[in-house]
Amino acid sequence: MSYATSKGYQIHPDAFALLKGLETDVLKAIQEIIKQKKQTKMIVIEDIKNIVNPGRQEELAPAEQIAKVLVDPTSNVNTGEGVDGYVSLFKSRFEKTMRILAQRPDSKRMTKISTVKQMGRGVGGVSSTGAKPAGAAGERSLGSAGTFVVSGLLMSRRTKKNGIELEIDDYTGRMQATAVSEDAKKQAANLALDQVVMLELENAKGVAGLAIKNIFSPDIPDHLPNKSKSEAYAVLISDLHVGSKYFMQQEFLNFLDWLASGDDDDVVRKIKFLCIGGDLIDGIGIFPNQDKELLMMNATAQMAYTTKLLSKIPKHIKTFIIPGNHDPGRRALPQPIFPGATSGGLYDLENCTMLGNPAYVELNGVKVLMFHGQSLDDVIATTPGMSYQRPAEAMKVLLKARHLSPTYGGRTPVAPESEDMMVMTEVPDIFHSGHVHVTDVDSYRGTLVVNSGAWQAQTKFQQTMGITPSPGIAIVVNLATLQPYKQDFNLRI
Ligand code: D5M
Ligand code: FE
Ligand code: ZN
Repeated sequence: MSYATSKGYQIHPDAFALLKGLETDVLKAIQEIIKQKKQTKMIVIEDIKNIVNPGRQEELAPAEQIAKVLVDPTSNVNTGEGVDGYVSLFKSRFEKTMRILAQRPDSKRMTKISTVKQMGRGVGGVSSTGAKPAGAAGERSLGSAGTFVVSGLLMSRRTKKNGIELEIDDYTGRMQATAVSEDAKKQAANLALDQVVMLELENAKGVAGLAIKNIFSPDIPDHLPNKSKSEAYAVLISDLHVGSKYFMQQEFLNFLDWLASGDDDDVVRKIKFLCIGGDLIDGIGIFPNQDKELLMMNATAQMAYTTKLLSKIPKHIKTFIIPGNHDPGRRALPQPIFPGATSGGLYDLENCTMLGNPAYVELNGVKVLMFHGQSLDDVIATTPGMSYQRPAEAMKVLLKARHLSPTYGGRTPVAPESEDMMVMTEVPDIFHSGHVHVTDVDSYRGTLVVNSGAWQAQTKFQQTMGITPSPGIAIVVNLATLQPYKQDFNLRI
């Protein structure tokens, strides 16, 4: 740091955080960056990525296969008890997320809402009896910067004449503040209801109550993802919907043939892992009049047929499977593994590991978060600018919130667990979801964001909703580079 300053360079805080986390010699890294840098005197994240990850790829060892399950909710579910359970669920969410927020520099000046209320009895918007203009005492308590920081669960978001009003609760009290500037309004729009958020507030002229100067979502840090030391591939798929008359059986069989075609193909030979993100079957009674769209009227029979298909996965490919909202077992999140009794022999497949939803696995050192994606419907419905055609954008809202199903009372049922297992405590290198039936790949702050589409053609319901799925595609990821590509199995007629 002092070396950089002595040379007249500044290090951006994000870049500094990244440097600290590196195993390399920091001084050497900075010297190298300064040698290469021509234009500005600010060292940013990109500079570090350039020197740590030069484009050149050295010769890699033969593809290895080291898999580990990091987190599985199965053994923790069913601990909630009725309404009380929701109280502890939200308390747990607040506490777990506050530990994530504590790593941000601005959290050092965090004030409890009750303290804010006491200090600035006159600060508009803070008092529970309604907004009053800011008094002198209130202004003095705001600190030298004239701003202060509070955090809490986002209870409501309302569009008002002068901006977007947010209401937050931190268990010591509740308060409102308004996003007035265009920037703050944009940030406010991208928050999910019931997520934890940190706000920097100020008294502003012409605004009744407090104005929001800055919004900090817990977010994932901009980071260098873990990578496999050898060139090995992971294939990501989801939403087979076996049993539905729209299940694309021929395309899926071609996919399975492709997986087994190893010797002829340089990439296929190195496929070591397969992740299946839920909705293996279409199920029974999942939506009204579903029976008209089913080929198999029994969920266990659907599971048995799925098992028969999945038994064709070459045995050397380690496979991880989580349930979705169409699968047997509990519907509310987090979902435990497939119940044995209705699994149709799935547990006999020795290369398959069944996990709950959501789950974290580590594949050759690469952390993969598998989540079916139920809550993406709520994010798309409540966040301006989101659409079913770009599910990765909605997945980024979840990454920012550091929560997989923040909004309570929407379309996604969430169980009253005493621990909130949907908080994203780990930073994933790959975030894999399905559910939306549209393939989408993006990258966000070092994390590869993948929605792996489906193997079900457009249903009547999706047609009426105007959802155009992109089924029949597998997402293949090189774990040594995190480069993704699409392998398309659609039959060209
Ligand atoms: O969900 C497939 C996609 O279709 C997902 O984005 C939700 C949407 N979908 C499915 N059923 C409904 C209902 N009843 N309302 C709104 N949106 C829906 P899948 O889980 O495969 O059914
Ligand atoms: Fe689905
Ligand atoms: Zn689904």
